[in-house]
Amino acid sequence: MTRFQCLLPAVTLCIALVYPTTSTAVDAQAAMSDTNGQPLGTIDLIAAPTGTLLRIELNGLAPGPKAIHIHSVGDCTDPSEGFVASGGHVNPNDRAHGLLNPDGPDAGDLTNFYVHDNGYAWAEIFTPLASVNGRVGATILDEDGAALVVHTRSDDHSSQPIGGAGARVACGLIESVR
Ligand SMILES: [Cu+2]
Repeated sequence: MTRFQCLLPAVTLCIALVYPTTSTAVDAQAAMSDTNGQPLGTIDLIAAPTGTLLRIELNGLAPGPKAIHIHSVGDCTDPSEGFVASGGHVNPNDRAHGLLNPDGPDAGDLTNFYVHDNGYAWAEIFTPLASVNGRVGATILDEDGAALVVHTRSDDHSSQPIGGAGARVACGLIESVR
């Protein structure tokens, strides 16, 4: 009993040293804003053992289901043009768009999230298809960076080119925080 009591703190310390904060390490963040340049909140990109967890907390979007994707260019400087500068999806293997598409998905594809009637949204989305530094799947932060883009409607996950998600209503440059 005494031996166990002595060992337990040591084991806990060992685990803490071997796995330093991996479960909650924020790799990168995207400060999102809308087509009027209004800030909406932040999306965290958290490194996970088999992919990336996106933690979304936004305020000020129109209510309803929304598509969100990882777009391939880190440029959100054209809100009045509808964020076209953020390019298409991160898609190094040239796959078709859509999590439900037999020829997909592309590496920027993500599940939808929901904006409440008061404009507030909180969600976690997991992708095994990409990571900030390329440790798992496609590399999000390549030479020309990347952006998270929210669309006005939900993604049907199969039709081309973007699952019927419509206009780009919010954009955030993905920036490393490490
Ligand atoms: Cu998109």
